[in-house]
Amino acid sequence: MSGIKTLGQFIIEKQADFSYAKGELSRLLRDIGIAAKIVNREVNKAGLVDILGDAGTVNIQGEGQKKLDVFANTQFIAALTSGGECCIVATEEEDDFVPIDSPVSKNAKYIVCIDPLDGSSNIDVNVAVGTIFSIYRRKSMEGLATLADVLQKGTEQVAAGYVIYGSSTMLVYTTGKGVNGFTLDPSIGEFCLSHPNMKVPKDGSIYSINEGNYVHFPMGVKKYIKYAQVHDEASNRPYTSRYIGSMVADIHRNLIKGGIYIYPTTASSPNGKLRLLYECNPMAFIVEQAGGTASDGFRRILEIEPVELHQRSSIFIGSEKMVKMAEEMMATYAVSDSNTKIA
Ligand code: P6P
Repeated sequence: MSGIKTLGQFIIEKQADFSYAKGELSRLLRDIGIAAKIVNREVNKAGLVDILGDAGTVNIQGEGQKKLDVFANTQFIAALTSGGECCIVATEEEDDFVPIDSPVSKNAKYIVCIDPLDGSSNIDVNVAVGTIFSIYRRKSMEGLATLADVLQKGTEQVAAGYVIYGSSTMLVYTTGKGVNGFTLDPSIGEFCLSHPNMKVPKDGSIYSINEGNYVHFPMGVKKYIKYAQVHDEASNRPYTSRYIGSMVADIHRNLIKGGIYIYPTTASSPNGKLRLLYECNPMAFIVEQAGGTASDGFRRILEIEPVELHQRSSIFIGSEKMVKMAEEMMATYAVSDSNTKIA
């Protein structure tokens, strides 16, 4: 074990960073890590057991749920319930928030917003999927926590992270003091520190967007895509297009190599597709902590005031210089876009 630092050891070590923490946040992060290992075990044997395919149910988003979506959702809620540090779970897979009212959760201080299995349409074709989570302290002081405790701006997050179930399984998280990545070592069943102090390159040459929606993109996005495709060696263009269809996988690659991920408004997603509370906010917190940028094309993601549980947002996230360039184009063409909308 020489030289290996497990997630548990790291969390305890960093606990001293929090004057108010008496170990609750550490235990909460541990609980999430345990559930992630259980989900990883099922993701890794999908295809061998009857856990592929559709669950035959539809979530509030109107999306068909995969069996693994439901399994992952159940595992994270169970881990957060038994861990006793969480008082409410807001999850993509439940219509409403899930109050955690168990004997061990009486004094729970934390809210968890989670996408238990992001990119699940990729499961059946063996492409990387992920879990995304966001942690807040409850604002209410007594009684059962309410929706008001959940609807907090991204700037209020105390921690955020994701798990990527890919060629290896990694857990990447921040508590506001940098970003660290842990790779699961199946031989010992532990997440081990493999990517300390992760930083997004300030510039990059990878853009991630579903260009199938091109005709419905705002003009600023269309202009950015064409900018990315111009041959100009001095600015390392044309960029490379990489789009996996799993936000976690696309953003994780861009976090390491540099790049931009954009999910703008489209005809089928006039407010954007990604959910603010459990996709955009946690990924924005992580990327900003790693020195990157995240906005909806105009506003910092973390400053957006949530008004509903499954609120959606556009998202432009990744290397600072690339996001700024895309935002400049969004601002330049915002007028023509609004005229188009009027028309
Ligand atoms: P589209 C997965 O459903 C997801 O929420 C993200 O992980 C992913 O980047 C995006 O939606 C893919 O959406 O419309 O391009 O298939």
